[in-house]
Amino acid sequence: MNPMERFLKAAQGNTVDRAPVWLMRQAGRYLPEYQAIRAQHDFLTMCKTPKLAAEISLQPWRRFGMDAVIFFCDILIPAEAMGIPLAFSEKGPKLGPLPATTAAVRSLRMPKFSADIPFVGETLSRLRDEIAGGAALIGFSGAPWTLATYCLAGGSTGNRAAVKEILHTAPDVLHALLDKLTDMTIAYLNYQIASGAQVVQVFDSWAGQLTADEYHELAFPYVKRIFQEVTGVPRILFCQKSAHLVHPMMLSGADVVSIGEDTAISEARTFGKVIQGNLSPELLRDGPIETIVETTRTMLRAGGNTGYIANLGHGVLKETPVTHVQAFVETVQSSHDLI
Ligand code: 1CP
Repeated sequence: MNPMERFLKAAQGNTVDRAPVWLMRQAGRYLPEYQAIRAQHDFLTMCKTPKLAAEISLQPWRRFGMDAVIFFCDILIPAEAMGIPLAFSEKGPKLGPLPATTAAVRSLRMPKFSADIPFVGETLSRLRDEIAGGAALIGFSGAPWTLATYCLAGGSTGNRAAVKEILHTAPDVLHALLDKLTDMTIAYLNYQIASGAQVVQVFDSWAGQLTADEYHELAFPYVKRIFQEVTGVPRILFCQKSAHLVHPMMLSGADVVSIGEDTAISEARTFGKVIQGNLSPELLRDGPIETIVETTRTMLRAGGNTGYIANLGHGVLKETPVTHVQAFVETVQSSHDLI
């Protein structure tokens, strides 16, 4: 079966010859060929130069032949296009911070994507040409809650409590920001689809830090609106540390729900949605290879060949040996016997 067809059919809940496979953060720091390009360019230049971004997106596919390619970029790029200054350092992203005021939220502009960040559309259309149907092309965005935490905290922080605090001190401002980020995300994903993305994934990486009640207030209504207004391709929802959020994620309108190793595939399947996941990125990093192979095969038995996409529970960690990624992908690629 052709990999693109396998991926798209599986994402729509149809039966395929074996589970398709890709990895979150498959293009990135664990790959020596990524490091070689990174040594020559800073991260934002890599995101903003279609030739480089397309090359980096293709690196893992050429090496391992995954069934899908995710385009290389970052969830914070469209926030910059809204007018919030963005930089990346050794310590991670630095964004804004945006003051938690009505005036600051009002001042954010709605990007015109094809004029403001044309490199995204150019990278996607370049990739569609180069992949030529040999894999599905995945577009992505951050979810409003996750983007809001970066905007308000000023970048990467372990202290999302400060952002939750704004819910109590200035709830209107937080909701106005979430609403604006939702409008932006809908337009951004539709722009990606128009540029060639065949699947989209919404990363709500920090939603797992919310309680279930907070999730219903701060994340769920916004992702639900995204899935109402971004249609026509399979849509995947990912949250990190999401065991307590699986039920609302299933009701969000997403076609595919990505689960972590804290959720059993057998339980997640009972909701009738397509499931993606859930090998532990730490196991993939630490091995040994026999354990990676055995755990992957157990996972594939639970997932089967209908409505299941093999992946990790979160992104590949940068210390992961390339041989471990290869063992994982090859185990899935040779899993026809498990069906
Ligand atoms: O130094 C470097 O080389 C940059 C490292 C790096 C890379 C490779 C960053 C900085 N971003 C990326 C690429 C990236 N980020 C991709 C495309 C590659 C792929 O998936 O194959 C994608 C989809 C993302 C998405 C992203 N960026 C998320 C959501 C996924 C997740 O991991 O939860 C988040 C939270 C970000 C913010 C971000 N950008 C970069 C880093 C190191 C981070 C996380 C920082 C933090 O912990 O807060």
